[in-house]
Amino acid sequence: MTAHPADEPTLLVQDQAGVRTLTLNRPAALNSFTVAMHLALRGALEAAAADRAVRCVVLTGAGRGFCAGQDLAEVMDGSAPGVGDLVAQYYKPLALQISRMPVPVIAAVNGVAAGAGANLALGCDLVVAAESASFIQAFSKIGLVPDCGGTWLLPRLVGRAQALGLALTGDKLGAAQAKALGLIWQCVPDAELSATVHALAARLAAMPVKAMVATRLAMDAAQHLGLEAALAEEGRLQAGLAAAADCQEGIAAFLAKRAPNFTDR
Ligand code: T3D
Repeated sequence: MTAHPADEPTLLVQDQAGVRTLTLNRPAALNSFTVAMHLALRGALEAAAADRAVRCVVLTGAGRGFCAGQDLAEVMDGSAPGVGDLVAQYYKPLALQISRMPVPVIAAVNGVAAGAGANLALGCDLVVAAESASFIQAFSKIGLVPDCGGTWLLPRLVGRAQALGLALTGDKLGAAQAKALGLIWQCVPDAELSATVHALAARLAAMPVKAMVATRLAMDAAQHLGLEAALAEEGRLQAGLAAAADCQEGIAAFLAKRAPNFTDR
């Protein structure tokens, strides 16, 4: 295994006009998760959530991979907790943290996304992948179940048959196929990934992010609600949003035929 230079941060953070880009930075090991990288990402997501200037988060990877899931060398040399503890202490909190972010989160999948790395990407609000990227539910090959939300996400994204096919075989799914299956939002030529994601992130950052986050929460909650309960939840959310500044601003801007300036978070 190639060592990660001790003075290299495991996560890079960059801000541009309301968009915070978090780059997993262990390229020699395809950005697989060590405890140090987990802690860096957790802290960075907390900081982004607390910073009202951040209106969209982009998650990507350095080098040729997005993220190869758990660093298996760290598991074997004992520097990571045991398997069950890793999920409880790191992957479960990470999946919940992403699902509760107060701003939209985009995964810019620049290369292979395997194991928990695949499910980390799929848990984001929008997944944009480069054509050469791929998704691998690698867990079955090492005797594990999909984690980091995989068992919850996969059947919802692509249905039980495809979800089980992906999870049981652990086969590599190319980005174009992932798009065709409905697993991800967009697949773009490699050279266009960065520009596409940054344009999308800038667009979302200028929109009413509070309503977008409520939309994510309502859609996730509706997965286990009946129609009547889902309609009631829509009404409850709509009442809150209608009274908030963004909705007032959106309607006023529409009527005045001017560009809106959304500020809620
Ligand atoms: O305890 C627990 O594990 C619980 C938590 C589970 C969460 C999980 O994520 S479990 C799933 C863990 N991930 C995997 O099983 C994927 C393992 N990696 C691969 O299968 C392959 O690397 C890929 C298919 C992702 C990419 O293949 P390829 O041929 O493009 O690259 P490579 O040569 O295999 O990897 C490049 C380097 O990255 C290589 O290091 P080296 O030989 O150049 O020094 C390889 O060892 C390293 N690497 C890749 N994945 C991992 C890794 N090192 C540590 N852990 C990894 N997961």
